[in-house]
Amino acid sequence: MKSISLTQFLIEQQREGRINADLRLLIEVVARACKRISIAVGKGALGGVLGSAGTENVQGETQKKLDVLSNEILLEANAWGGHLAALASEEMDDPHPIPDRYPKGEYLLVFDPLDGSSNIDVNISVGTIFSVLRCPEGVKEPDEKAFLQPGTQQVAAGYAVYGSSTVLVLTLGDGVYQFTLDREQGNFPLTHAKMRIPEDTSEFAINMSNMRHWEPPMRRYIDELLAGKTGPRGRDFNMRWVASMVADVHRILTRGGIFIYPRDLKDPGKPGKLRLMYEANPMAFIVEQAGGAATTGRERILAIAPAQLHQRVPVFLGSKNEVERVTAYHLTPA
Ligand code: AHM
Ligand code: MG
Repeated sequence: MKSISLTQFLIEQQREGRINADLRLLIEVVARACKRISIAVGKGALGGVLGSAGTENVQGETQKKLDVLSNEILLEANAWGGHLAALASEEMDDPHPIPDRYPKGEYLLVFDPLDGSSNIDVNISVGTIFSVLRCPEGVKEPDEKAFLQPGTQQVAAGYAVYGSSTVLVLTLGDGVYQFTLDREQGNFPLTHAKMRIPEDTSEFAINMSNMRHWEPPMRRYIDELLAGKTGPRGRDFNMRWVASMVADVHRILTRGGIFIYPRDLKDPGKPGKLRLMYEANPMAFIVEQAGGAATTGRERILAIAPAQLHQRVPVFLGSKNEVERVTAYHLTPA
């Protein structure tokens, strides 16, 4: 069977009235930017892009050269097309306006340009995560407030994984589609349509080194998984942790599993590590569209009314029955 390309897929979506020409262009441009990032990541040490950039982002994290480069690629690719009202990035303190010399569009683009930065220098998969919102009506110069919309308002979300192959996973609110970069042709053929996450799983992903800081419901859930066949769950569970959310989520989308980055009590002022706007919302949209679930352990991620652009939240997502179980443990502690 001859597969269709991302371009053909998007044109079909437009013909069916699911997206307009601007949103089609936006996704095309993001995909092109991901291709450029994929090339830079693939060059590794040969491209002179490994290592630290010697700067910090707004969250006080050291930026890698590839974080900065990926951010620039996405900004440059998207600023001039006329489809955006503004952009916001995990790597920038404030929203980025569209320069006056370019026309403005109706969409807001939010992204984590290079997720899993700690893995760049060791040749492990990293990725890009993005989310598309509509600019609120009548807002000419979108500031932070324009972006503070719950995840249910997303019109599109996706991620790219730069791994042994480069894949682009996309939802426009009607299922989840995977495209794989054909490095010779330079396009993204559709390789999986309507992806589904199995409701049950025996695989979990969590950074166990934080266990001593977890809340009691979290410990209970993992203790039960670790107890295996003779414990309350009556079966053995397997663990995986890549430390690149894109790669962990992609595995879950492919074969099921639960991904957890919980709140921990090490730093009570910090509700988890992952960012609502750049990581949790787009991934929650994709996971729900694939039949999975995504919560903070207490509420549905997509229902959160954001208070800040760089807000952090605990994240539990993946196979529905496991996410519901661990959420129930938090809501009604034993
Ligand atoms: P980043 O966006 O700065 O790369 O941080 C997010 C990453 C996620 O991809 C991953 O799940 C998590 O941080 C790993 O954290 P830890 O190193 O605490 O295990
Ligand atoms: Mg990230």
